[in-house]
Amino acid sequence: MDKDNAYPEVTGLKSQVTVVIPCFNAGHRLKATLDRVCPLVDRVVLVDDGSTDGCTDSLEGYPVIKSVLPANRGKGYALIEGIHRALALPDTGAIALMDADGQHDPGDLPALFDVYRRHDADLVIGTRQLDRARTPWRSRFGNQVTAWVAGKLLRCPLSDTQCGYRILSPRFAGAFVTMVSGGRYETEMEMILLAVNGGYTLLSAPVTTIYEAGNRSSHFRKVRDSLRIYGTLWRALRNPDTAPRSRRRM
Ligand SMILES: Nc1nc2c(ncn2[C@@H]2O[C@H](COP(=O)(O)OP(=O)(O)OP(=O)(O)O)[C@@H](O)[C@H]2O)c(=O)[nH]1
Ligand SMILES: [Mg+2]
Repeated sequence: MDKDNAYPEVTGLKSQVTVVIPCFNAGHRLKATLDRVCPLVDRVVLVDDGSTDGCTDSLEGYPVIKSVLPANRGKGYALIEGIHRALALPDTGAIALMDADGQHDPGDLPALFDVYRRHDADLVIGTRQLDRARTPWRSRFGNQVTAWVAGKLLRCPLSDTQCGYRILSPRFAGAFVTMVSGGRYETEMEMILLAVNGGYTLLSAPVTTIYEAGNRSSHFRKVRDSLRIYGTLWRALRNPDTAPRSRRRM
């Protein structure tokens, strides 16, 4: 194992965690991600819904469970599909969600899992350290505003609500796939709302985020996808049944 893969041992990480990776036109970045994540865990579920760049075509030698859907349905839909697959595997004791495009460092997984395990959490969400030098200002601004709005309106106490690097307990993941059908990026906000409103133990932990020049891997459509996220928040605000009333630990 080279120095880059010499991550700290965290009991149960390899045998218990199933990693779910949604993937859409991630190009060469996918294999670079798999090279680093596959040695860490026994099971990786990859969900590709309609990539046209062939990124998931030749993965011989990678121990991944591949789910290929015929048409593009969005990141959230792919996550739901992947979580279903992960829950059906007999040894899944936790489900980690990670992006395919290299923005999440697999090296952060042991620390995230350690937080999950030590606190018996239901949902651990990465908090990205979005520094000025490497993060496009639109991404930084958008993330800060969304987290601020979610905090003010729904008393959701996360400083980053859109980070896709997460760990879910099987009981929370089971409830999530039962209650949410999945769409695009708003599905990740729906996950947080379910955790906040459903009395699940929600935690956050710092993660690194890597932005390549121009953020070329992004499929986030600034206006349309932001509106979908705000629509989700608006519906949660209007429905009194979704008012926050959870036990929360940050
Ligand atoms: N299966 C699937 N995966 C998707 C889809 N859209 C995005 N993804 C994956 O979700 C992950 C994050 O997608 P991005 O478009 O980079 O979104 P983001 O990282 O939240 O946004 P940026 O900060 O703009 O990069 C990547 O692994 C993508 O391949 C989709 O429609 N289907
Ligand atoms: Mg991205």
